Amino acid sequence: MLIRSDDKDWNHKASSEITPPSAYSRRRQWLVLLASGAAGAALAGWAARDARAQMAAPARPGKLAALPSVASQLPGALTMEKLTSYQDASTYNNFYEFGTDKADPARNSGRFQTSPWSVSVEGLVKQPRTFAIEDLLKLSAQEERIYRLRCVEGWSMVIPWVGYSLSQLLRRVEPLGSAKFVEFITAADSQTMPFVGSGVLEWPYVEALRLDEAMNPLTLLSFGMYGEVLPKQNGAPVRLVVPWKYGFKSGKSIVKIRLTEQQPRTAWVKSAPQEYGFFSNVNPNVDHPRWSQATERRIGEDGLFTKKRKTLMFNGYEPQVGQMYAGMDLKKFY
Ligand SMILES: Nc1nc2c(c(=O)[nH]1)N[C@H]1C(S)=C(S)[C@@H](COP(=O)(O)O)O[C@H]1N2
Ligand SMILES: [Mo]
Repeated sequence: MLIRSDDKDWNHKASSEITPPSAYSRRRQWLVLLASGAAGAALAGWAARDARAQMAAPARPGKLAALPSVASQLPGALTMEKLTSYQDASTYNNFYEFGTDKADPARNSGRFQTSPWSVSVEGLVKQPRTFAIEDLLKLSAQEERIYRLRCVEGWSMVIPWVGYSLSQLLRRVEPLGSAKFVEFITAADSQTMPFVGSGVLEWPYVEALRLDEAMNPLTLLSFGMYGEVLPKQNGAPVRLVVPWKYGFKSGKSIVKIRLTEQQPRTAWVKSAPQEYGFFSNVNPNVDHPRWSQATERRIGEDGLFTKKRKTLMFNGYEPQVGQMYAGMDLKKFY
């Protein structure tokens, strides 16, 4: 059990708890070693502090700006699984605005401008507001959360995301009683995104969650990964990470967040409703019409004899999110 000296104050971490990016990747190796034992998530925080004290300082993984964070205290936010390499996480991407090949986003996103940037929050809220990205970053302390991201095509990665619960932002704008859904509208600049204008999807890419899903503490508004700001191909400067849902629910490069009463029409539901449902919770018991969803391949682990992993209900986050779907037929609401 983790004992806090002052519960009221846990949001305001001592500066000694902040991870300097220089300590980042050694600390990480240390945590991965720990993973072989039965260490729990709480231990990770202590381990991180210890490791930081003992270890020095390789270069940052992507050489982008540092984004310091504290280890998250949220149950389910840390996993002891081995991290996907930064190289894989930043070169094997889905971001159709830049092309449909996994290597396209890293290759084709160079001209995309992520600064200046602002995000407007509007619709059924008491305090609609446009946030400059700098203000959005400062709205709450940045936490590091190690989440699995699982794609509908049967692969997964384990990535240390940096950000804070979307609920922090939503509370700030005060949702009205009539708000039932939250819609995420992403950038669509045909000048710098070569596939915007193509017929692959309807642009802008739109995703959405039910309000309770959006308010669930696991839903992360993310600004960084591996201790740095996000690379463009991973959704800079701000994206969502919804770890119990298939990857496409985690919209990248968000420009607008709108609270609505009606269920929004999302890009994938418009494009192929029989294949991609609104909920898209990771569920090994509900197959995609064209393939099984029961197993997955962990990126970086592939080899001729590597066994596929069994996919877990809600991607392994059932204790944190299962209650939201109590009584729902998840075969019908896929
Ligand atoms: N704007 C936008 N967001 C997007 C996508 C996209 O094509 N456009 N692809 C989604 C899909 S299908 C996945 S699997 C994840 C991939 O995130 P990653 O490249 O950071 O792993 O981003 C999601 N967010
Ligand atoms: Mo995906």
